[in-house]
Amino acid sequence: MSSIRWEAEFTLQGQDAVAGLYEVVFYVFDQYGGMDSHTMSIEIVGGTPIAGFTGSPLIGCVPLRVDFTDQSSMSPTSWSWSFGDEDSSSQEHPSHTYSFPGTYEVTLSVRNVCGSDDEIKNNYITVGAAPVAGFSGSPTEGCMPLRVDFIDESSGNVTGWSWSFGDGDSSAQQNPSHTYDSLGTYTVTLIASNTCGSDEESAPAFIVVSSCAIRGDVNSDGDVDLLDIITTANHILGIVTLEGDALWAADCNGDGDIDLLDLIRIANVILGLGSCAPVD
Ligand SMILES: [Ca+2]
Ligand SMILES: [Ca+2]
Repeated sequence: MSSIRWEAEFTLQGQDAVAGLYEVVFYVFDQYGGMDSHTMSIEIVGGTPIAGFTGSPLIGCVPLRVDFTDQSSMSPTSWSWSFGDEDSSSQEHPSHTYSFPGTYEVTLSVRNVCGSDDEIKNNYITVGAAPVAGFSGSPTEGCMPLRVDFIDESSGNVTGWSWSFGDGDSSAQQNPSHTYDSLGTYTVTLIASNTCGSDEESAPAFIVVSSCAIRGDVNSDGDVDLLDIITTANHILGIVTLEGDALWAADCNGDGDIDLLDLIRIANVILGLGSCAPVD
């Protein structure tokens, strides 16, 4: 009995190429009418996979958890995900949490015995974060009235600004200017916000406003003279209302009131008998 070597070659294409387990039967006939057969099984697993995926959500704030769904066709048997932030997974439907703000490219590589395929999605995931508030101001000290220009120095994508200047005034501008009309030391606060949250930066005693006026020189002309007495007297009589530096300068004895004592004291200054100085 001699052995027979059977060889066969065939290709399944198109609609015939449906994955599945096939039984192939080989028949052999001899010239005497004899017949024999041999059966073998062939498994067709499909073709080269085609990679595809979706993620949800595609945009959000840190920490952002994204659920990825494999949508590859042709039955891949292994998956290799790159989430764009150095992290990866070999699960079919992984979840990944992004911890830092940024825009990320996601790649899925799928494979089966027939081959492999990649799907790359650029700028697929956008992750935001709350800003970090910061600011500067210039000048931070000076004579009343003091105009200060504030500069927003917050980091992150800021969409809202809330300034408190410490004297009861506020602003929603990014880089506001503010004029301090009263003597004092002021704490300035900036709250920077976006859709992911907000941050507050507070600078205690950031602004110091002093008076650069000369006590007694109520009209700020550089001299202490009769005009200053008249102006102060008019204030005492209610004919004029002094404010700011003028009010401060009229209080020659520094006791907080503008009254006859100040008139006398200013007169003494004019006569060279003393000076305007706070009382002990
Ligand atoms: Ca004067
Ligand atoms: Ca006084």
